[in-house]
Amino acid sequence: MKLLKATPNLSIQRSVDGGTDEQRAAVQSIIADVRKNGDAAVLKYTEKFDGITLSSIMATAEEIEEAYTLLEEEQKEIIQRAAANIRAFHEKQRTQSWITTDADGTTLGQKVTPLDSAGLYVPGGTAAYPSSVLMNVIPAQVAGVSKIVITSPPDRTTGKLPPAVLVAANEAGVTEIYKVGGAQAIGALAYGTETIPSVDKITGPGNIYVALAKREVYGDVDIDMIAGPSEIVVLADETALPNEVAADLLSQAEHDERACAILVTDSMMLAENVKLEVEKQLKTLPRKEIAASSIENYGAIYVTDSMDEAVDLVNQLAPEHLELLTAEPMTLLGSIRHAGAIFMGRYSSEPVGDYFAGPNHVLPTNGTARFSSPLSVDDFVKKSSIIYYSEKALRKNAEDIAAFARMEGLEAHARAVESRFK
Ligand code: HSO
Ligand code: ZN
Repeated sequence: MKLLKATPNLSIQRSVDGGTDEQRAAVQSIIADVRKNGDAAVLKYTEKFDGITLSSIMATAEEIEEAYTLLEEEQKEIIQRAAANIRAFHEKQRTQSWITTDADGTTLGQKVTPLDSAGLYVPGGTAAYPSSVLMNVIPAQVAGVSKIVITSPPDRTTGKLPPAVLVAANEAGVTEIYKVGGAQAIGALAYGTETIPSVDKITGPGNIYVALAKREVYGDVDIDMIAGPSEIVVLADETALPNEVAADLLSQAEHDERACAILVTDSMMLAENVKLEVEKQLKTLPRKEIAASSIENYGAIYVTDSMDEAVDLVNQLAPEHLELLTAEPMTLLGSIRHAGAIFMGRYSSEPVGDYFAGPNHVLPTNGTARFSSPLSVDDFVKKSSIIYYSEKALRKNAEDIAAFARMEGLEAHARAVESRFK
């Protein structure tokens, strides 16, 4: 792991992947094909990319039942306990419609309405996370979205979905699950096929083809964000324990070769010890190849001259996850401006939030925490403005409104208002 002296205005190496021209062209043609040929195109690309011929695009009730037999009772209960915490947290995010009336009868307000439908993409391979199923489905449910569907690529040999994904979906209350992945899944969710319904918003992470496809359909439907690999920044002082810091860095490095794990500290002693610990712990991890590659290419330890400088660097990084492993994390909270989620103190290791505490683990990556927020209930509602003017209110303001319209050269606007008082 690189040990670096922090300098002002560091340019941080990020694993941003905007895709190649070829990838973009491929995605565009897949989406166009799915739009035109529906299920037939979906089945064709599933054969081509997932290597399997599906007899049914939708996961059957039997497959869901079977998934339960493949999971231990205890595993099902853990999913249920996590779901309860996630639901409780998201319940607090609900925003209410509001309406106000003033003395002359002017009534203004904002009406909050859930989206009619949402589609959740669950990636396949080693990144098939039942926790992400809960993190996407539950805010949509709390928002009041009535139609929620899931798509995920089928296993190459069985043509089925991972049992834990099916159980998490079913426990959360979603049974409409399609065994489709890649750009073809995004095209199907955006434009609909004979089997797969079109939805108003597509959420969930995926590989580069999924990310490019989401960019492509955005505007026809809404999307949550373009998620990059997981990132963790640990901000620590000399009171942090090197083995704990190293363990937390590795917890995210194991996600992906492109995951990014960074320590920022004002203590050279801690920096040196964490470096040793990371090397030591790395050797014992089952996913050591992935974690080692992540640490090698995107991992770093930055040593600063002061805590203030360390905080500045963290704000510059704008990480997806930030851990504050300092003597008094609360006192730093006010100065942290950019981070997707802030984990405070040594008993709040990042996996606490990845799985269990309740806040969403779908978070802004790639520095987008500068302007984006965690996935939330707000992502699944939209607002309508409400305007009511009484006769008295319009009389009082008609002249201003008409004059404004004429300032823009829009005579018909002016006359529409004046027509009330002819
Ligand atoms: N750290 C990931 C979420 C996750 N971790 C799922 C384990 N499973 C991105 O926030
Ligand atoms: Zn994680």
